[in-house]
Amino acid sequence: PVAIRREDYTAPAWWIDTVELTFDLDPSKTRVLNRMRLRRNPDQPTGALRLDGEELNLARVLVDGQGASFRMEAGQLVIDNLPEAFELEIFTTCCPVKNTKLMGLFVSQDTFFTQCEAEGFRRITYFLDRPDVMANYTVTLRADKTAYPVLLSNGNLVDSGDLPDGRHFAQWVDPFRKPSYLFALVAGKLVAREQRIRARNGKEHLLQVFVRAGDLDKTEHAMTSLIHSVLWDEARFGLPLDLDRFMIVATSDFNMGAMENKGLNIFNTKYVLANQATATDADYSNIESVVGHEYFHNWSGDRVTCRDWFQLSLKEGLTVFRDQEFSMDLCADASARAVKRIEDVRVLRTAQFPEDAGPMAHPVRPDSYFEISNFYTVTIYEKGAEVVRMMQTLVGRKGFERGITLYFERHDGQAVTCDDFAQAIADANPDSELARLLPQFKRWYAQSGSPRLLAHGSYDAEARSYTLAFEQSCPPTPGQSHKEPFVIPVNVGLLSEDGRELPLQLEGEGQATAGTRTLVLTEASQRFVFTGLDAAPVPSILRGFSAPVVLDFAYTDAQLLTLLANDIDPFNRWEAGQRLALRSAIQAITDSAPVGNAVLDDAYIAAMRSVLGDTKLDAAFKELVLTLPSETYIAEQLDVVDPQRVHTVREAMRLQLATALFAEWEQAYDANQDTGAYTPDPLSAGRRALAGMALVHLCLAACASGDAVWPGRTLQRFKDAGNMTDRFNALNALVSSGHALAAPALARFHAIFKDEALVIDKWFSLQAGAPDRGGNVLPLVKQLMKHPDFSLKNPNRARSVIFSYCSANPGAFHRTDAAGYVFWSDRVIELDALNPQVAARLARGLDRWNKLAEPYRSAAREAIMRIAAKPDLSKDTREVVTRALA
Ligand code: B3K
Ligand code: ZN
Repeated sequence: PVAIRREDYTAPAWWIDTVELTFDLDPSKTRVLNRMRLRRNPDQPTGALRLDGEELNLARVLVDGQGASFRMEAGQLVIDNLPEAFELEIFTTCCPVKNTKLMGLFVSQDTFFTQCEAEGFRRITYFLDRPDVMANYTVTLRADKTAYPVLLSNGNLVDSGDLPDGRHFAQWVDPFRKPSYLFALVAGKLVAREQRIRARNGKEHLLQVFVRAGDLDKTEHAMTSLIHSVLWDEARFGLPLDLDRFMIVATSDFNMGAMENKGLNIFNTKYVLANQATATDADYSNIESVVGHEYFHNWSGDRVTCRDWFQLSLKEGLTVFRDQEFSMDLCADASARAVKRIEDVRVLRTAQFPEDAGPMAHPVRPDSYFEISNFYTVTIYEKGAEVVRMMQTLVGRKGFERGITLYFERHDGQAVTCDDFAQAIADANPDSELARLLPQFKRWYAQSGSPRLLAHGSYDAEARSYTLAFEQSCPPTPGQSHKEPFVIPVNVGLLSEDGRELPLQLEGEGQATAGTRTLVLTEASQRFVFTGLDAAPVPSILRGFSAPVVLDFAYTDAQLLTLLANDIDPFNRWEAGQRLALRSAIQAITDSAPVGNAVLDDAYIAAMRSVLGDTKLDAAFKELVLTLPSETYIAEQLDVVDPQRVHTVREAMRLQLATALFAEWEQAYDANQDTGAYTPDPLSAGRRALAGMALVHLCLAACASGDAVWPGRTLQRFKDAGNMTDRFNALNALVSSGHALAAPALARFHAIFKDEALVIDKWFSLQAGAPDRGGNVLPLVKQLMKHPDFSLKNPNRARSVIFSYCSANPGAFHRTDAAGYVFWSDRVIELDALNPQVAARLARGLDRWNKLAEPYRSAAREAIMRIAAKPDLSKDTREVVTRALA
């Protein structure tokens, strides 16, 4: 395979103006008639027409109604000697029921679905399958009426009716030009929740959420989230819904979360279906973000799309930023907003930072790829969102809204680049720091790796001044050995030793300011002098995580305790607690002595005690502060990782928190019981989260002491919980503490929910992700794969068992006998033959092998080599293992 390079981009030689597609839907042989109007791109006067196609049976090619000569070259259909403009008709067939890749047209539970992003449309018909070719689509669907009563495609329904032989048809016209990756169709037995809404301008819209008949009672939250999304985008950014009808359809077989096809979003059931009996608070909140995310793509992605796939973050980074802002704006107060921010940063640091430090590191705008599906990454999405967020920080919230308005005015209907986006934000704010620093700021798009920010503070008692010195650097990443300095907005505040917020007076500036200010770093090293300070302050640096960097500051424990107790910035309050816990963890891990039972010191325990008892703090925030850094995050801070040692240390810390704060956990559990009806709002969700966390610790402590009271109460709670969150948290407490009552509870849980696929996914994943006790998890995982409910073909199910073990349970996966790695390589190979995208995602599981201590390191490398030795791997998996071994 050859690498696709960003610098090789050329505009297409042909444009496609209109596409008329007619489908005769049949699971084993679907016929597709594709009639297109093409014309030569005057800027590219030479070159044959080369259409992409994959796994298609080609029956006929007509140019202006006449049989045309064509040839097949590297899978493409090539036609020479074409007129400047012409009609092309292509007739093909394909086999949706055999499509286990779930790209193109496939069947799930007797219903047809499509997935075209990034390059799936070529599995439906021959086409210029690239995002800069935008056409008007008219789609006619024909199918058996009894088996497929609902026929959907993008845009507006313009005609429908019966056909002979029990068949029927529907014709859809999409009023907007779009790239092929946004095409969609759905056909099957579905029912819809419907809601009409009136937009600000008085226009009426029909919103529909389509699901299988038994699931209608689980669509209310998705509908509510959709309505909120429509209102929010109009209110915050002035972006209205531009279609008469907006549809969401759920399928249980889907490679990812959801897909923003114009007017016809297709969703994984996981991000649609929820009622209080089957879904947790986390599910509710994920549904809200994903519904928002796909809806916001209607502008950031669909109205303005990407010129080429290297620009993927143009739509993904921006849309993640938009969905993050949406969820934050829906929060009732600043505390809930901060909780959301902390959760987002936690994802970035536990998933994106490792990616940026590993073999798959790539810039937010990559320079090359083998398989674009491999680049739907946390870097493109989450780091891309941080880049957009920094722009907002540099131009201000209002300025950013002006920039967004200009971007959509300038580029509506176009396929553009990340440069176009940054330019629009800067042009709308000509006096901003962003406009002044734009070329340098854009290094965030070009350079991979997480920048390190080394900060140093020194107080001069005589001058009553405090100097903050910064040095930035960025470690080498594949293909990039040297980095230029970034533009880094650093939000800073200063606290007195007793925790008061101090006014900030920068040397040479007239007015002191209260609260946070943004220092904009542009040089490799830079210093800022604050004056008028009577004593050495405690600096609160990178408030709100104002830039995606690793901040290194030699805080004393006392300073961190001051920040933890007092900082007005909740992010840095939380961060101070994480730093303290991390410090103890690393000390115990790198110490040569056996892991004792007092990893955490008394001061930390006391601080956690006062957090738990603080009546002014929300439960959700307490839960975050009390959650120790994950094993993955701890591992990232080490040069050489012994995953077993990391696991042992973190487990010891958990047990220590459980026993030392036993009375406080009891109190927290009792104080955070639900009163009244279930609602998934952040405040009550936070209370349930803290109560759930309390149960985990109470059961852990009870298992250690042999006490039977709390496990018994937990089982009772499991039995009579009024919602899935409480029920699942109780089950989790029994399973993760390894208590004997876990077994009957698991059996009961399965019996109650045997017909709820998404709940059974939870049942599988809880077991595969449980803390390892003497190597017990791997045999259990193997057993779970033999369970009648297990299927490798269903991505959600495969993820619930295999990924929960291989990618989310390091303490159980990294075994000294290498059996976890052997299991992993077998599954990658097995999955690769069915579904390369899912396989390649799993293949990322040992990205960080090079950091492992022996014997893990050699064994992991061997397992990767075992996969790489397979001759017929997909491009997807081949790229991942090749980079891992490079
Ligand atoms: N744009 C899709 C992702 C498509 C992934 C293709 N492998 C969903 C989203 O980001 O909203
Ligand atoms: Zn997206």
